[in-house]
Amino acid sequence: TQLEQALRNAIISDAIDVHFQPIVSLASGAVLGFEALARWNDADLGFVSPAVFVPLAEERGFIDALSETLLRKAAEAALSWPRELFLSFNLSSAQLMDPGTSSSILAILGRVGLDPHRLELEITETAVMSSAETANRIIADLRGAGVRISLDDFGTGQSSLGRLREFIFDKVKIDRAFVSRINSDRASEHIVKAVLAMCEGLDLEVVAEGIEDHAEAAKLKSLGCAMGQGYYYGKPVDSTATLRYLHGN
Ligand code: G
Ligand code: G
Ligand code: MN
Ligand code: NA
Repeated sequence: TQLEQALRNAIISDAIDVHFQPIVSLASGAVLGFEALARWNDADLGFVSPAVFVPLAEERGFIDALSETLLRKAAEAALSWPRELFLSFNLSSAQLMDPGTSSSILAILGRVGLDPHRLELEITETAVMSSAETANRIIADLRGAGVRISLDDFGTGQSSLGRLREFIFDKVKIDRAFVSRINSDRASEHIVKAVLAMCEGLDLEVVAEGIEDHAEAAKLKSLGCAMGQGYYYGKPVDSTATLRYLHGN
């Protein structure tokens, strides 16, 4: 297809960019790290969402090539930040089925010179479920090297609390579906409270995603949520704007 060909060319010509969205301490507002988000603005097709091209790359077998360039760019940007903030990077489910993923990620960090302790990988529950043995192996290898693992979009999809019992995660990211209703829907508030209590007991860090206004931030803070992310704190922006943001903070 035209889209597939355009994506191939974009990967080869290094045309896919990485943007960064801050993850902050809700107590102090200080930036603790950034999530890397792929952005593709094609000359002919215009802006194409990663929700479209990431699954296409997976399906056509070039997710490795795509992800390697994105991680390299993201890690290089992270090295230019004025402080040792963490870099959070999304892994796709296909990568968790490929036994070569851990060594390829560690090789990129080695080449760029980014300490593995500064990297966090965001994965979804569905991704771990799909090929459990390989995924567990990859996660164990990466954690052994100091990389941290976040459970993304928590509360949506094929959620399984059983996975949390295996202690393969360092952090949980509460899906924005709960955050956006936290002040209008009592059920969402109770669910968030329960997730925070559970994470405290399991010694997991927590990030609330998709915080869009002061009221949501204040409520999450009052409930004891340590970290937040969302348009209220900053939209994803390119590496130059990220540096400007950091120097202004
Ligand atoms: O940034 P945005 O909301 O448009 O992202 C849409 C989806 O694409 C999200 O689920 C996000 O996790 C995913 N995504 C964005 N960048 C990357 C990336 O570099 N790799 C992978 N695997 N997924 C990404
Ligand atoms: O699936 P994942 O959590 O990785 O998706 C991250 C996506 O969520 C990013 O593409 C980003 O553009 C989007 N996002 C980040 N903050 C907000 C927010 O405050 N509101 C909304 N609607 N989307 C957000
Ligand atoms: Mn994510
Ligand atoms: Na998410």
